Amino acid sequence: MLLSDSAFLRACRGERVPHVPVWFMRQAGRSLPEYRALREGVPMLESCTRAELVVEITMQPVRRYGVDAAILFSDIVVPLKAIGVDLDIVPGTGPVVAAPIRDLAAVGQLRELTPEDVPYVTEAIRGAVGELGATPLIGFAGAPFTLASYLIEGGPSKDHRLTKAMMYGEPDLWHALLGRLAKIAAVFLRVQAEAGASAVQLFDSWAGTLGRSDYEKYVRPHSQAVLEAVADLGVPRIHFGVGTGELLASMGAAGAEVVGVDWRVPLDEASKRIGPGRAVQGNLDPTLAFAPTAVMTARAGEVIDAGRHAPGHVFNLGHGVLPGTDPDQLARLVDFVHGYQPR
Ligand code: 1CP
Repeated sequence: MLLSDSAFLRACRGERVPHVPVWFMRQAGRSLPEYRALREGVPMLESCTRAELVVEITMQPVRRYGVDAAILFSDIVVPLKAIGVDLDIVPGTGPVVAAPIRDLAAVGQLRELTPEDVPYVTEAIRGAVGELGATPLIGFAGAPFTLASYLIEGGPSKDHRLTKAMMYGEPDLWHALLGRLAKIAAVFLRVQAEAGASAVQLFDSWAGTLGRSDYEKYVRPHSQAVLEAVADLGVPRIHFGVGTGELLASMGAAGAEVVGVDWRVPLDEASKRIGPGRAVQGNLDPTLAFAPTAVMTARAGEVIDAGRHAPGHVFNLGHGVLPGTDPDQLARLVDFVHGYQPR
């Protein structure tokens, strides 16, 4: 079997597939005991810089579940740390930034990323690709809006109030910041694809906090710039956010081949909103892994049936695997998706 013929890449391109391909956002991580064992005593950001550890953690869900794609074990803030932003990933919280960005001087400190800043990423991707054989590896980056939210708020935020206050109140500063983040994200994706990643995903996890016109005015141009900057690489580009039902048409227009959808909009409706020629990825509610297996698989069947109305469908959860998810449930879910004969 050739990598380029894998079910995942075929689905991204809208070609016929032998089975619906499946992988899970956050498939590596806390829900796996073998992950917790490897990470014992190693801080999150440090683990991302140790190539052998990254390869091993990246491989764990592939071995356990037989998913159709691996995703590099890393984090959206890794390139920011690599250019000298003082930040840490705090267990139980997430990324925390020591000196949040609030003015032009701070934006000026965000220098461009170069491949030499992240040698461990190149090394880890080469290592993982060597072990994966015909299974594709997905590289990823945080989209400008989602990265900006961490940098401006200083950490995770429910309402993104400081972020949006800057966006509305200081548009020049805002566009300067997002422009820089777009360049960083584009280089980070390029490094990964050039090292051997077969697809790239741009995570705009928190874009759903915006209405459509604000998204189009303040955010989409920058995400589109990232996607355009890697268009020449010839790898499928996936563009994902949470709570983006009202933004799907706008996100589709940003240019990715595949648009990720959370669980709130059925995939047939999502595909209509996204428009022709683009595959969809998603979108089982991650909490269904906590329901009885028969309930979870019945709902997974509905997801696949709805996905048939799109030009291509990559099965996934509507967001990341939740901590505390039973890995055996995910194993049963993968088996179900692989064996499902759509109506
Ligand atoms: O100590 C730990 O184990 C920390 C938990 C953890 C892990 C396993 C964090 C902190 N990041 C990661 C890895 C990670 N992050 C991956 C690995 C690959 C995989 O999917 O298997 C990926 C793709 C990410 C990307 C990421 N980081 C996103 C986008 C995806 C999403 O979930 O929306 C975001 C928003 C982050 C920020 C972040 N990093 C970590 C946490 C807990 C968070 C979210 C914090 C918040 O709620 O704002």
